[in-house]
Amino acid sequence: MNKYLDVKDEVAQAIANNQPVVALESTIISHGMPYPQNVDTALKVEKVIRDNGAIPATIAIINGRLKAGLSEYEIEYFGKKGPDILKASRRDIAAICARGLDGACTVTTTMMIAHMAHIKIFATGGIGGVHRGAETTMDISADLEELANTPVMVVCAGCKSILDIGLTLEYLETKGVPVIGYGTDDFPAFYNSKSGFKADYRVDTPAELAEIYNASRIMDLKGGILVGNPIPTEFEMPADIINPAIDKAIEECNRLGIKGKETTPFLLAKVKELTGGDSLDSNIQLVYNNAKVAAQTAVEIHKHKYI
Ligand code: PSU
Ligand code: MN
Repeated sequence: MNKYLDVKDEVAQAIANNQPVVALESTIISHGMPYPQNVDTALKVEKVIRDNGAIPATIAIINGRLKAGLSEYEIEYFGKKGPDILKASRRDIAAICARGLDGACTVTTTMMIAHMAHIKIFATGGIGGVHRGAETTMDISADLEELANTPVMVVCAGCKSILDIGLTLEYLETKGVPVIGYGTDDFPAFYNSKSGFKADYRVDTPAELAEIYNASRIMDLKGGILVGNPIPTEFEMPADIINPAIDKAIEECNRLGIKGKETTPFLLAKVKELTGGDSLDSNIQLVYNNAKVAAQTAVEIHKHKYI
């Protein structure tokens, strides 16, 4: 353990006793959803993980400390401060820790800190990826590099078509990241269960996901594993509503000249506004669904004595 890392007692105990733990990110709280739905969702998602037999560890940086596991009070603090908290990617954490600042952890930094704390699996909503127009902007999320390098299984609902999903999958292939469809042949598109692109493998049970995770660890392959768990059909967004909203949000983003780390939070908020909040309801439901699959998979991973 490094001197910047604080593992919450309950989480440390679970890890020491070889019990299942699921990591959760904090950028989804501070930058991905508005208050108070963000706090409500963050607390409920922890409950979903407990109900499915694992211990939740929401990950964030507070006063320069890398936190694996937050208290209810800390989750509330992150939700209330929202985008005033620095969005922390890999490049940011050394400076944030050195200066004693707070940082909201993206998929990238959540994977990093989960790995430092020996947590094997992480549930989120959507990952970052290759942005549309990346051939000129070079805007490619650090999440993809982290998946290439850090051995944590990430359960998500795919990625939003604010990204170029085809190029995101090409990038993951180049980097050797397995992309698994959970109960589907397709890679899901966040608000929709299908993106028009195939996953590399289809898996239908948490036990099979655990087998793949364990095989990867036994061989000591360096990267992560990406699981695309489709949004339940009853919560999907109709394509004729969500697609024009995404197109309009991207247009506005370009018109306002928004760039870099502001791009994703801007697009998420704009899509929510343009769909009158419906996209937020879908977003919340798919996070619960991912937490359930991640917890069930964590339970299966820990049945294997050799890990
Ligand atoms: N996509 C979502 N919701 C999110 C994010 C992405 O649908 O909350 C957040 C995650 O924390 C992800 C980050 O890791 O945005 C990616 O940001 P960027 O594109 O700047 O790398
Ligand atoms: Mn970016």
